[in-house]
Amino acid sequence: MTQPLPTATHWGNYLIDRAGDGELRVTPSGSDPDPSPIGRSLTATHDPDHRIARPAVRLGYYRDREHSDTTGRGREPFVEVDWEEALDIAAGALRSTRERAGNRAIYGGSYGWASAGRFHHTQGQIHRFLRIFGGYTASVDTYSFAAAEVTIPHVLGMNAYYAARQSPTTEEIARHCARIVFFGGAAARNAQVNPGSFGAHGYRDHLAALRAAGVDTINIGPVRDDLEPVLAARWIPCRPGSDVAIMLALVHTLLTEDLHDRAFLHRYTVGFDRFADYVTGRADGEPKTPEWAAALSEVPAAEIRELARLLARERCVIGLPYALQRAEHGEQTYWAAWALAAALGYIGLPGGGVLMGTGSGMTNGMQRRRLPFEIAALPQPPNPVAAVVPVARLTDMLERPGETVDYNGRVLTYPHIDLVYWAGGNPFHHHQDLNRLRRAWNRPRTVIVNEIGWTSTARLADIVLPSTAAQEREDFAAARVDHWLSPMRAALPPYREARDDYAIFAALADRLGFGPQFTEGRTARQWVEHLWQTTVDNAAAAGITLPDYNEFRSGAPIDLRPRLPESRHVLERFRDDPDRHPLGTPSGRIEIFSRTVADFGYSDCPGHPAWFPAREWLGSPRAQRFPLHLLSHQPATRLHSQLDYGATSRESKIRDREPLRMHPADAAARALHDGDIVRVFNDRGALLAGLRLTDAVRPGVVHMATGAWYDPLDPGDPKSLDVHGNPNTVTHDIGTSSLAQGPSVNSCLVQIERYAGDLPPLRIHRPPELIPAGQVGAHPT
Ligand SMILES: Nc1nc2c(c(=O)[nH]1)N[C@H]1C(S)=C(S)[C@@H](COP(=O)(O)OP(=O)(O)OC[C@H]3O[C@@H](n4cnc5c(=O)[nH]c(N)nc54)[C@H](O)[C@@H]3O)O[C@H]1N2
Ligand SMILES: Nc1nc2c(c(=O)[nH]1)N[C@H]1C(S)=C(S)[C@@H](COP(=O)(O)OP(=O)(O)OC[C@H]3O[C@@H](n4cnc5c(=O)[nH]c(N)nc54)[C@H](O)[C@@H]3O)O[C@H]1N2
Ligand SMILES: [Mo]
Repeated sequence: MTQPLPTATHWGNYLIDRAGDGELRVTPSGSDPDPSPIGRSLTATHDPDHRIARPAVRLGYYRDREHSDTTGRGREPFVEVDWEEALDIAAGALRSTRERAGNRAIYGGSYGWASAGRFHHTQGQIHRFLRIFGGYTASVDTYSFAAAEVTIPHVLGMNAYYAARQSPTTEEIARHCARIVFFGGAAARNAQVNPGSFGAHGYRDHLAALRAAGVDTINIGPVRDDLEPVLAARWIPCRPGSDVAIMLALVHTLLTEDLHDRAFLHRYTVGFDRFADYVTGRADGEPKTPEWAAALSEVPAAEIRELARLLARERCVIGLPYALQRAEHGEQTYWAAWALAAALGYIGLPGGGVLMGTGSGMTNGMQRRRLPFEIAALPQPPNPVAAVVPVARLTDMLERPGETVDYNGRVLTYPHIDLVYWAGGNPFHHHQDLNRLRRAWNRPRTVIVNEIGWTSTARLADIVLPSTAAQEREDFAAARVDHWLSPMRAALPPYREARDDYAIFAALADRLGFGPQFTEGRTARQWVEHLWQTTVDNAAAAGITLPDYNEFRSGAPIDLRPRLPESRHVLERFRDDPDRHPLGTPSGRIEIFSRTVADFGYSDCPGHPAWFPAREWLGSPRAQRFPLHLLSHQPATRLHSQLDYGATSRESKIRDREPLRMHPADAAARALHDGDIVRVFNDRGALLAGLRLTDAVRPGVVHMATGAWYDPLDPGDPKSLDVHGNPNTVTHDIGTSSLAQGPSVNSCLVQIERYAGDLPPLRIHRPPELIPAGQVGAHPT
């Protein structure tokens, strides 16, 4: 038995030790009233079927280096090598790529959540390393929020996450607001997670407070249980992708019945007249009436009309999950919601306006409290390479070097990428249309991946460098959206030969001649202490006293909440006096019409919110062939693909396949039964899933979590059946529009049939074929 030591994850704080029988024991931190069950999966930390034990190099790359046949990725076995050899090979590839093609040919976007921990944060490590090395092609925006990240600054003149943190608090909603109208709910499963750390889960308390206050809730969306039953919400089951049509029709009713807040629109917004001309049809001959929206959304016109009157009568707030903008024309959903909120006129009043990022944003208990100081992070020198690519245009970039792409008023040129370095993310989980990515992935000569486990991405790399997991390192965790500071200790030794990303990059930097610049002469432990001490100094300057490092590391997580001042929201000050407190938009007002966006001249994103049918939705011609709308959501049982092999995730599967939820009527039409294994397909690919029937999902829609490790039946065939259930086998890899080029995950049509063949075993839960270095000569391939 050992002493329980603390670790922190994106889903909460835990203590880890070994029980008498040697089994890992994971205990949620005592200060968390509602810990996430995902934590239990941490007992799989040292699982030998999934962890990478030693550095490994793909056989063809081991033999031919940068001249290897890259189609061997995913097909060939790996040669296990010692660290010296692996680092020499990786450093050689970095050096020769730079000499041959320049730093721009190195893609280091490396998007991904990695693990909690300020110092060992993998993205910070890889970006610092590549910057000092001379730079890399970077990515911009996120898979989470790209369309809003680009749109909201044009509309509100502020960063979209900053705007999301200006949302009214639960307490204010409970006190001042009659109802919340959600488009897509506020899924409780998503409230388990915060980027950085999560000291205490308070979502259930928030729901209870809303319920106790009698706040009326409405969920407009295809899935009833995106809101917890405790709220007893009215469910309006619209078609996915039709939300903008409903919002426009709500505005249409407000206009025609003179229920809109003229005074608010006049004083606080610009361009509403142009938008109103579009809504009434004066501009394009198509009035956006409730009848018009009913045909698109399948929500009865009378219900839309009645809803508009209800919203105008009493103060309400509009709730939007991130998912709503993770679809083709996702820019429009967020913009239209702000236009609707402006027409209602509650913006900036207590409890009114818009809640952005429901299911994530309203859950963390920060409410109006902001950390008045910076939490230190690994310093980042500037990136000498200016080239950037929108994060979700990864495959386009690899496929079409030299071609251009529109992005937020700029024309970007895709660089020629010859080396991909990924650390702390899993693109073969997170990217859309994985079969297409696999073909494009063959283009660079070299792929290097630092990973904890044998993920699909690690298996498609040339050089795999095994990294430690957060539970094997000392660090501390904190987040801008949390009010806890949590110590992290090395509760477990590193798995086999795994090394910290820091040690990996320091060793590469040594070989490439900039070791001292990268490390600044500090060990990992010295860096952690240095970042803590910097944080202590920053806090002291803001009048907050924190303990020194030794006291902190041996104590419990620190709750800063009682010491944080409550702040006023930007939109409240704006409401008080828009001339003294203008927004950061060109007009200083909420831009219902943006001259800036209009002048970009994009046919797929005009200067005001507008209805655009997606290429794939239930109203499109393609629905004849693929009549089910697939929504792939965040998993309740894990963080994306992380710990998919842990107990919490695996116990949720159906005969080892990821569950997919379907309405009984759609199942009956296909003679399908609960528990069946089904084939989900379209002309991009196919996957297997385990069927769950429920009337919580409306007919025509199927609902499935992301994150099951992509497990192609034939790893050499880039059109192969994924036998495990990763929805990105079938999702559509297109930008949201020329404005944001975000991911369009939720615009996806499929067909589903019973899987008749023998059920193939999962191979992703066994390591790939590994050859000891000494035996390469003897290997037949
Ligand atoms: N279809 C569909 N696709 C989606 C989404 C969706 O809703 N539907 N959601 C999208 C969204 S919002 C997001 S944010 C992305 C998430 O996509 P990712 O962030 O890529 O997903 P994760 O599974 O969190 O991947 C993190 C990886 O980092 C590894 N890792 C963890 N700690 C360390 C470490 O210390 N060192 C190293 N080297 N590696 C480490 C983990 O093993 C894991 O493989 O997915 C996107 N994809
Ligand atoms: N447990 C857990 N929690 C997480 C994460 C995780 O991996 N695991 N990931 C975190 C991350 S990275 C992010 S970005 C956030 C993401 O948070 P979100 O993007 O908000 O989450 P999703 O689960 O993708 O979607 C929420 C719901 O939106 C609904 N929806 C989808 N399309 C439409 C539509 O067209 N119209 C309407 N009305 N509704 C629609 C779906 O029914 C879906 O269940 O969650 C975070 N929370
Ligand atoms: Mo995300």
